[in-house]
Amino acid sequence: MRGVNRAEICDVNFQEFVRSWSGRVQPRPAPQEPILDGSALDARSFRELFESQLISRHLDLMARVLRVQNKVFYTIGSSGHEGNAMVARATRHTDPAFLHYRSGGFMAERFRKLPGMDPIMDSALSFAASAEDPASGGRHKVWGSKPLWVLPQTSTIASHLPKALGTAIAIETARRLNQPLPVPDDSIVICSFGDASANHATAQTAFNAASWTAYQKLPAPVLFVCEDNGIGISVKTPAGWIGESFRHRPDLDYFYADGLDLAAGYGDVLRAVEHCRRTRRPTFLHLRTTRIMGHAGTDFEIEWRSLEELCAVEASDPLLRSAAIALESGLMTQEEILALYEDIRRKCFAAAEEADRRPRLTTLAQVMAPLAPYTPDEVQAEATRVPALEARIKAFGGEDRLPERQPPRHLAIQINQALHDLMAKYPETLLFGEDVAQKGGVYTVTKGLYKAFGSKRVFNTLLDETTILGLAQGFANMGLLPIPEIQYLAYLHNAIDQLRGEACSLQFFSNDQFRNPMVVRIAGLGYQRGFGGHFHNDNSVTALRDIPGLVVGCPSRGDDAAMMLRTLATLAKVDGRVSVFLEPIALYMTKDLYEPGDGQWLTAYPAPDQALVLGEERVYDADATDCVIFTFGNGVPMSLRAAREIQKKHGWKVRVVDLRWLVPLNHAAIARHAGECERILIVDEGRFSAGIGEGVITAITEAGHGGKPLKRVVGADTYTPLAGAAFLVIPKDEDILAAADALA
Ligand SMILES: Cc1ncc(C[n+]2csc(CCOP(=O)(O)OP(=O)(O)O)c2C)c(N)n1
Ligand SMILES: [Mg+2]
Repeated sequence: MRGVNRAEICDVNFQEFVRSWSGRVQPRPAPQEPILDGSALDARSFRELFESQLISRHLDLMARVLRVQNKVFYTIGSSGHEGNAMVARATRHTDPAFLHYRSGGFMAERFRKLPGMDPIMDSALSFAASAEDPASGGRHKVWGSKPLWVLPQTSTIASHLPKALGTAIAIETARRLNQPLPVPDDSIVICSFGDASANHATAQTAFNAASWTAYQKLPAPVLFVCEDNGIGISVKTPAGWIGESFRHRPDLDYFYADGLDLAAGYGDVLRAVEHCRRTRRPTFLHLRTTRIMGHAGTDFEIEWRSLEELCAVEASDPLLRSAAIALESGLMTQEEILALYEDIRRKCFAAAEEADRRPRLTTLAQVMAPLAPYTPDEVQAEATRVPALEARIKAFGGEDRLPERQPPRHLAIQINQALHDLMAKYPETLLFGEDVAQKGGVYTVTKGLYKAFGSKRVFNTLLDETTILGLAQGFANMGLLPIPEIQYLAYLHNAIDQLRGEACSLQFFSNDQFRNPMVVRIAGLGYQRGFGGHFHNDNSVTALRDIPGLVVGCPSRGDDAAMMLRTLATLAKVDGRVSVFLEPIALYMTKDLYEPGDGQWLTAYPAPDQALVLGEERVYDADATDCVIFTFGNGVPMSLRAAREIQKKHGWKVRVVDLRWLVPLNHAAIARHAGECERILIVDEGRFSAGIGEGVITAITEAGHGGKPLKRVVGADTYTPLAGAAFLVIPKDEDILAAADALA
């Protein structure tokens, strides 16, 4: 039996099953009659669902055949899961959907909801990685559609659950804030996944967060659909585990439906959907499915599973059951079913051959076009647009309290004022995270915002970074502007996939049809005097450096922080971008630069018509050419102090460049400064390996300035210890002076 193609066997099984059927022929039911006695499904609905199932099946069969001919590039199929078409039928095309990769049936059915759409051609273009693929423009085989509100998912299982929950919560948030919603305000969110995936930490955190929300009587209208086929690639889910695990969860309402039998399952699917829509409670639909034709085209099950088992699975094929229903009910004859089957097969192959003739992505520019859109003029115009005076007066509590009328202040205050300004300017802005509301954050950076803007816009989340970033994506999906906070940089890492794999990839994988703009505030970097140890002084931004499309800004002083926040919020508004605003904790309260009491690190609040330009550095002593120091964050005041000492000792005039924008690095600006100066110092408070300093050196070297005297002052490749020893692992003022000496 080795080498036998199970796809062919399923194909033949279906035809033989229909041909050999010998039941009694019934009178044909009227379209509105139940398809079988007691079924919630009428004959017309059954007929359409059956057709959706067949479309899904033939797309799978087509993919298996054409993969071998290099015309199709993906063979994970939906066979055995076609019953998920019922979920599509029971919901609306405006109910946002985040789908499992076995959603061929769901998609074919949802395509019916809008006139003039063709599930077969659209899917074929996606299978063929055609540039005309309406879902992703040829970037991935995803289930996605802008008009049908199907947001494309990545292949990381379970990663979509937090944002699906976020989207459900956002529907309610937007409604309560009277913000325009892109979907009807009684929409629910559909989120499907497999039984093995239900165990994933990212899934579990979403279930927990959904329950946590409902427990407080807050709406979270998400329909979790667990498509239980009993297996994940080759690992069986313990029999009964999904039911056992989910039947009794608090505040997660459990429903079961037989996804292998349309006549039996549809009523249960309807009940689950109706419950979710009416109660606005998180609902768990346990949908029985099976998996035939293996995990993917490359999975030769016959090599690791017994033939008896495979045959048993194939005998449970839901299409056999649908054919039986069609015959038993008298709705279709054997000939009609076989004709329909062949007709859909023909259409799928014809579409695939046509898709193969359509253009593919052929240039790097084409591939990257949707990744990181940037329209500088619009961004600048919007970032410098002054919010209404009344809104500002209200936010700050009086005209005389407008921040630009106050004396110079430190970084934490200026970030706080800038957040007030942003929330006044954009009523769709939400600020949330751990401890950000009443307490105003661990460092009081968000103090007063809760009072000024209320609990609907400024709120504490549960303690889970994955949920925080999932919520942010959900709010963004529903047209709000989220400003989530991650309390400490070290705590981003357990949730970073929500940025790396999800938020930053949405524009890419949807060909920029969907956007989830946000500004993620993260407190981080080292140098807190005598406080915290590693996890409160994490100095590595490396994990953020290579995330495609992400912008990372890191201000070292209050005025830059305020102007940078305006730019980041506008990048989100105008270009849909995801950004990180990295706040150097140790500089929050810093007031002095050279001497205690000199107040030289205080800055005036920039007028509301001032903003930074993405990528633009701040240059201190631009005319100096003896030496340039490239730095950011805590390195800026350190380098300014060192510059003074270097001038005293070596007589060099030193230019200090605060990069401000860490991702992407402005290679052209770095090259220009390096070209204009005789010697080069890099002060990077991050780690020795893979940090910002390496990027700066690359920019310098690639521009041909690698021959100049150059020294890097950088942290060690270690975790940060507690107390005074922390300063052994990160650059100090003296280290910069020593590096200058070495250059002399
Ligand atoms: C986070 C993550 N880990 C591993 C994988 C590889 N992988 C892809 S599908 C899969 C099994 C999923 O099984 P299940 O959730 O039951 O879905 P099914 O394929 O059975 O429908 C695994 C391990 C992945 N895509 N993502
Ligand atoms: Mg499974």
